[in-house]
Amino acid sequence: VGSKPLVLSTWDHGMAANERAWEVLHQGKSIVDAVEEGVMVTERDMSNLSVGLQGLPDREGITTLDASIMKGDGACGAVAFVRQVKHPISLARLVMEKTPHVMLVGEGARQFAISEGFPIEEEVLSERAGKAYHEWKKTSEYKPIINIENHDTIGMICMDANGNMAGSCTTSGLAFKMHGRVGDSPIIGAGLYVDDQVGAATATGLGESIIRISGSFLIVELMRQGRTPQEACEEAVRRLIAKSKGIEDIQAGFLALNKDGEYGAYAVHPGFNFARHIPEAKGMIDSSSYFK
Ligand code: SD4
Repeated sequence: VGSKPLVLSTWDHGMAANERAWEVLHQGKSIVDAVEEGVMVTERDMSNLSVGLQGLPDREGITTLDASIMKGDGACGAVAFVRQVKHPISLARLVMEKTPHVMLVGEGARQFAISEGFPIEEEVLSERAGKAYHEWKKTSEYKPIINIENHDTIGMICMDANGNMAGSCTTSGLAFKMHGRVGDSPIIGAGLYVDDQVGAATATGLGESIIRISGSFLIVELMRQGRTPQEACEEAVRRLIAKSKGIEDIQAGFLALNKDGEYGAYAVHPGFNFARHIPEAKGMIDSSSYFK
């Protein structure tokens, strides 16, 4: 049985995000504060091209953001296809806490942000995103490249000292996606799912392949039936592979945690890793994968 508290996040940027979540937990704030403030670090990290307004834009040159947040008691909120909001995770949290809804999208989400006093950012591409976009426009070819493009979405799952769980997930989505495209990250059950009775899961990679199998919900349900987090992630990847065409070009990875504090991760291809913070240690861990 694992130690508590425990914070797990996808990819390298998870280290800084976990650090913040850890601090928040130790300041005595709530687990929802921890998963929100943790991934806010990534949302404002200018080196990250897959999260936040500095992320790579869609085909029209517009950056649109997706985010979700969920508590182990079933409370959840999400925003998708939002423009000009620097911290979509905070907006997702307010959808959860202040509205009778679970998800707001596009202009409606932006209007809600304005009504809640969020600053509305000017719509300009970051220098790196602008360069990448102009480079892409030369061919306008759309082919996600495994672990190279789009590899930085952050999904965080967390357990506090009392065993309560929560998670968050935030992204600018696939680079050069169609305008209006929404991925798995803001879809409760696809990019994120948390149930205090069982565990939590989050996902990264090609959102279409993850939505198709309701990836995070599937993992939590497999754990409910007795699988370990590792076994559940492996089964989800096998399911995803069975349902996806052109799997050689598709990367997807899952990260899961159960209520005993055990965790696991698995990906389609090599290259996926996650950051782990426990009382005794913090560091990056490489995930295993279906293809070697
Ligand atoms: C999406 N799942 O929008 C996201 C992209 C991602 O690491 O995870 N990148 O499909």
